[in-house]
Amino acid sequence: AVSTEDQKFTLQEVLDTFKICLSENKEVLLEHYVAGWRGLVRFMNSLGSVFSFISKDAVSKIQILVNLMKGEGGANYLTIQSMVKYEMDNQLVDLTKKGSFPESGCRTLLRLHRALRWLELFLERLRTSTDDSKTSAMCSEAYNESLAQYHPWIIRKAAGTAFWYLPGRAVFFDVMNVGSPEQVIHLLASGPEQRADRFGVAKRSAGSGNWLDMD
Ligand code: 1Q0
Repeated sequence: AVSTEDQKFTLQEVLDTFKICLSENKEVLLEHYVAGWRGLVRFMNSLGSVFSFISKDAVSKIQILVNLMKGEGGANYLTIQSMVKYEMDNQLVDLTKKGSFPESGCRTLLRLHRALRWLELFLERLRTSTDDSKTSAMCSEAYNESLAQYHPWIIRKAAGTAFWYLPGRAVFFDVMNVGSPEQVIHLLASGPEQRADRFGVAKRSAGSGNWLDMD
């Protein structure tokens, strides 16, 4: 019999993929990081074409990383740590002026990772939301606290317009494919706070001392 399972993707799978990014010596494996992002893009695309300008940017950034991993220097792109060391040692990152290396792995990963911070904030709001909560409000609050800081007004404007077309809370819970809303909330509860504690990551606060704030 033909299985329809191939087309089913669940938030659990995506979370699992991100979890296995962390190697035993606490390095972050790029292969799984990229795979996790591919999963997120599938979610985004399932939400409708209004979000395609957003997912296109994510896809092109994923592709930049994939090309680096497959390229001549690919062996240096096994983990985020080896990537940063390689690109810094070889002056492949724009640190003082922009433009020489617009597609460095460091720059690209930083942008993707800021977007993950948005997702973390958004999912936390979704988890603690109630029936009458508006996804557009949760989304833009999360956006304003994270990605918006790094976007020029034209992008912020476009993003704000896209948020208007977000499906409701029930659709989000549904599209995650993990079961009832209670099960979704349970899954999301094994979230950021615990993860941060487990990996000994200091709690991030808006503003100072955050590497996400680099150029
Ligand atoms: C579901 C709706 C998604 C809402 C995402 C909020 C973020 C909006 C960001 C809008 C910006 C898009 C366009 C381009 C921006 C670039 O200028 C910017 C900077 O790059 P550069 O090369 O010009 O310097 N790019 C970025 O900042 C990267 C942004 C990537 C956006 C990825 C959005 C994250 C989506 C995550 C998955 C959504 C899954 C939702 C469902 C979850 C429930 C299972």
